[in-house]
Amino acid sequence: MEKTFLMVKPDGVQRQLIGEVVSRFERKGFQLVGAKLMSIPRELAEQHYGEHKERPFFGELVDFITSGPVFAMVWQGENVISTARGMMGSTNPKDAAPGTIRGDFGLTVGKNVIHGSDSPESAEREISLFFNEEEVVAYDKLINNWIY
Ligand code: RTP
Ligand code: MG
Repeated sequence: MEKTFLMVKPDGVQRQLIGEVVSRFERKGFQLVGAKLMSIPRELAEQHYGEHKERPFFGELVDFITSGPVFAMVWQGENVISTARGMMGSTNPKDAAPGTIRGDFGLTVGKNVIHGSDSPESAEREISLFFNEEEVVAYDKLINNWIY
């Protein structure tokens, strides 16, 4: 089953949006298979956002993502990578549609509440950056019989 890495960013944790975010993916039918509240070490943040290291906002981005705890998660389900991106909305909340997480809860591109992997390659890379194999669990969820 396809897996993705999702993370409530420090602004979302401080604004008490963890439950709201988790609830949306649960209600959609996706299955939570890994989760932890953690502070991101600077080195991990730089690796995680490595694709942006030449961008002018890289320093600010790393400062922000290490500024407070994040809620890191692994979710699984059919097409979870692209469907979760759709549920998150556009990167800049001013362009994000109402009904999406960024559209409903964000105002600025810097503090846009949630991160989600953007491809199968980034999902695999990000899951292994944040989680050990034993921290991602496999379990049967009876409700899945009513979803698939
Ligand atoms: P994310 O990686 O956080 O899920 O967001 P994304 O794929 O939608 O956007 P991406 O292009 O990967 O950018 C990563 C994060 O960098 C911040 N950003 N700031 N100041 C700026 O112009 C700017 N552009 C991007 C955003 O917080 C974005 O989520
Ligand atoms: Mg990205």
